[in-house]
Amino acid sequence: MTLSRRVFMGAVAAGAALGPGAGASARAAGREGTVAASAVVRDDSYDGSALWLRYVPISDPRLLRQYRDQVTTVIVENADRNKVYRHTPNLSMAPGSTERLMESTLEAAREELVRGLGGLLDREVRVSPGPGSRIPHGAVVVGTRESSRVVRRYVAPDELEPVGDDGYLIRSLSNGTRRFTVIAGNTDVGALYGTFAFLRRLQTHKPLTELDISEAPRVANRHLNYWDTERLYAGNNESGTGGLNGENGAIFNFAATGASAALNLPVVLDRYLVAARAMASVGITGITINNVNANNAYLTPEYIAQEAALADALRPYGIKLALSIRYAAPVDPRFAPDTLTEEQMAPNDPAFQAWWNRKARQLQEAIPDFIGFTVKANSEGQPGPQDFGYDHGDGANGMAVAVAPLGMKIYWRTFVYNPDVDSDRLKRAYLEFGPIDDEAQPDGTKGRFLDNVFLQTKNGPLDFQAREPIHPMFGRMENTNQALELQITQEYTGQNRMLCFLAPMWEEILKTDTYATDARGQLLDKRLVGNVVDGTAQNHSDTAIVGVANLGNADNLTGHHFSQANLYAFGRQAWDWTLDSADIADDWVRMTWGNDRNVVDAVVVAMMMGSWEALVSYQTPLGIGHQFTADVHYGPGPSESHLPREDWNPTYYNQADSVGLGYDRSPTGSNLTAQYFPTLEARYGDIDTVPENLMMWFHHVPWDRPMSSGRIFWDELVDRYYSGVRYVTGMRRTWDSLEADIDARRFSEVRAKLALHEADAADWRDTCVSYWQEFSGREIRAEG
Ligand code: BDP
Repeated sequence: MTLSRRVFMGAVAAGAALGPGAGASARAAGREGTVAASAVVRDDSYDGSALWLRYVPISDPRLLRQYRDQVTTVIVENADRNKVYRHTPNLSMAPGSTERLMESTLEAAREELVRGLGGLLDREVRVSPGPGSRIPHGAVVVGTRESSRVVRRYVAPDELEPVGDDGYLIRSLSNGTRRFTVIAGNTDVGALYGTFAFLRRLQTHKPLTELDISEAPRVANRHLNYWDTERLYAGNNESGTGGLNGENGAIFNFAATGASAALNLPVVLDRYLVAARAMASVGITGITINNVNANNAYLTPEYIAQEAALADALRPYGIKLALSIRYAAPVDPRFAPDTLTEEQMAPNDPAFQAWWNRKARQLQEAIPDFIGFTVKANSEGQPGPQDFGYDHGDGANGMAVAVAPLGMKIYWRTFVYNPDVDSDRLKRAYLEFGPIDDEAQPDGTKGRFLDNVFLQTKNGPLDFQAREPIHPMFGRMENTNQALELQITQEYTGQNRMLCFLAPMWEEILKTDTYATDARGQLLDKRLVGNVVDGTAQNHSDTAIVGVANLGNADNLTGHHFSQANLYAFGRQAWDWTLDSADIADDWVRMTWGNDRNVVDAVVVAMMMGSWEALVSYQTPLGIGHQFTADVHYGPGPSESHLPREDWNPTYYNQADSVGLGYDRSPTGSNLTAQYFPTLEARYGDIDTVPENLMMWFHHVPWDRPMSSGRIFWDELVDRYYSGVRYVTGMRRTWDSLEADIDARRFSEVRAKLALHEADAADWRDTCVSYWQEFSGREIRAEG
């Protein structure tokens, strides 16, 4: 590949994805210490493949000088002592790889510092195996009290104890005139997380002195679900949905054919390790690697061997594997002779439990830290316990009993909408799961789900729409472990064509007040969705949050450069849901596009932070849900009513007629509102108090209803569509204005996407507004 390079005056930005030495071009152009005044080179062919871990040289010369004084030496004592388990003897990187397999977590921390500091400081950093008799000035020491003499000396056990298994401390310390930094965890993984947090400070130009940081995640299990074959918008073919060279577009290769056949696991590709480092950098602890509409192949010995290889490669980064399974796998003839009959499929049948225990054991033999199973049952055609006469509680518990002795968990999804349960799709999940949570048990406790079961529930009661009310199950399932499921892959939020930063949506969800009450009807003190998820609302000891990931084999791994921000933000919010999404955007922009104030302000403020609300406005404003054309879930289809299930059709959700628009779920309608706690029930149930941005989720809104803006509903609706598109036009213009500041390839790729985005947003506006007009019969008064 030939690198096309352009020379600029003033701004430093070199292609430093390669770490130490990558800034050589910048050095060649100017002398060390005088970087700003010199001409520097940027890599205009850079493709985004390093995600937010690119580590380009610090562009501010004063800061660079300070950092070079503050950071001189990396010390990771005993980095090789705690080797992680490796199952696969022939685990190897693909020929020509630039990443390297790690043998321990502390080695991963050390290598990240070497690479990161080398790139950021634009010079090689010294690596010392131990401090010797004196800790050098500028040392960065990483470790645990077990691994590191320095940590033992400077960090007391009771200071470390509160940060738990995954947390860390970062301290600025001194000894005489020598100043140094200690990054300590109770575990090697905690120390690795601290390392990434430290590097982030440099990447975002934050001070490195007087640090006294103590961080611990609020949620214990921070997982990705990866639907390897579905809703994939980051493949390397032109449409982004698939792959080339026999790959299917997924990030991991299990069954690639043709030119890529030699690149299947156990061969490890660079992109797996880039993804692993990126996941670790935001504290992701696990990944379910296959589609929830599961293929039994993942339970066969051939696949298990490949999964073990993947687990080996990810393990140094603290990332564990799980699998999605098909509930009826035991009857699949491909497992013969180890198959069950239909009669043995009762979840309490010892044969059923023994079968799953055997499968789990096979997995554990190859992957000792295997997490467990994610299960989509009796949903969208997937088999489940109801096919055999049992309910979700029986099914989940049958599997949970089978895997509990192995220390594994069952993530049982609640995305079910059996039409026999209720005519309103949004009510169905709670009606199926709520009674099981309430059920009195023989031992006097309540709730039938076992302790190693998580119910995994989407944020809203429908299906990852751009704005939904919270799922009524949050707070209602007091006696059951609940995992929140968010969708990072942009199925309904623009796929790989639209720029939509999702952190503000997740922040809105996590900070929504459930108004949950206790058994006596008293409001809980802590009752935001985030408190339910992190266990503080109702004293749950085990907690989980799951993001349906957006990784693929595209060069930039996520299809749209800005989709990288959603993966990044998910991890940060999973770690700490109280964070401000604008701060997360600010960090990501600095790490991804540079620290230039103009770029940061323009991208964060004029592009990212309003992009989600804009998308809501031009697609589904004021609470109108699911107006997508069939299956693809991208373009508008408000008039569509041909799908075989009523509740898959846009017309079911919009209920458009001459009176107005929206689905009445108030007490005069389906009464979904009764599933919420009393305060929300009253607020959502009354059209005068429901928030306008959720109005049509709960009410059939008359066209002439006065809105808070002073406009009538029809005019407000039309205005939202138009303002949404205007914002997209604004994003396109803002981006155009940054041409001189952004490397060429990424600039033009984003520019091309924004042009598509603008056209598609206008299509949404025009299709929807003109269709609604057929019912309202009113004039379109809006600024173009
Ligand atoms: C829907 C997707 C479908 C998934 C389903 C699920 O369209 O591909 O299988 O969710 O979450 O949004 O199970």
